[in-house]
Amino acid sequence: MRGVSHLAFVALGANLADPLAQVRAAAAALADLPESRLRQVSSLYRTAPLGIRGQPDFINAVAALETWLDPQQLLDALFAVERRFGRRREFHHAPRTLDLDLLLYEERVLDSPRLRVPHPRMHLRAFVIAPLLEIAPLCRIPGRGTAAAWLPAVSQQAIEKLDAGGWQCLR
Ligand code: 5RU
Ligand code: CA
Ligand code: CA
Repeated sequence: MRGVSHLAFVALGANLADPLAQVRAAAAALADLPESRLRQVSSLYRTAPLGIRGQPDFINAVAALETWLDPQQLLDALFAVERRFGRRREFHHAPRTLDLDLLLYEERVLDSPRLRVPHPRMHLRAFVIAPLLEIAPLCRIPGRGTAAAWLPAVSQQAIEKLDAGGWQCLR
């Protein structure tokens, strides 16, 4: 891996087919991304579904990657992982075996039809802000200030951190 690397943050989410196992396996898959190194993975969180009714709870987490891919290449690599996990593009906000969102790429702002970075609604979602702060407490979201400043705004959203030793009993 040559040249300068970049720090990127990726959100992981699943609410179908044993989501706990999906997110854990997805973290392992991120460790195998080309031209990238998995630097950190947050705790896993059980979260109430937002923006969609009558769906199962989600398991969410955030990962930090050091990558030599550019943002578009990284997005393609994330889509490839989603496909391997059986993600089918059914309808907008359909339940999913795995959703990987590119949240941040350095402090770059990208606004193309395919890729918007920072993720335009990440600061409004406890299932992103809480795990992100766990692994990057000083994180800044370009255009939005610090991630920490958004915690009060999302504090009404139901989210439960699963402790490393305790989640087995939820299966
Ligand atoms: C509207 C509001 C639509 C918030 C969406 C997830 C949103 C979710 C997830 C939880 C969606 C996008 N709820 N809802 N975790 N994705 N808890 O990953 F996020 S659909
Ligand atoms: Ca997505
Ligand atoms: Ca998402």
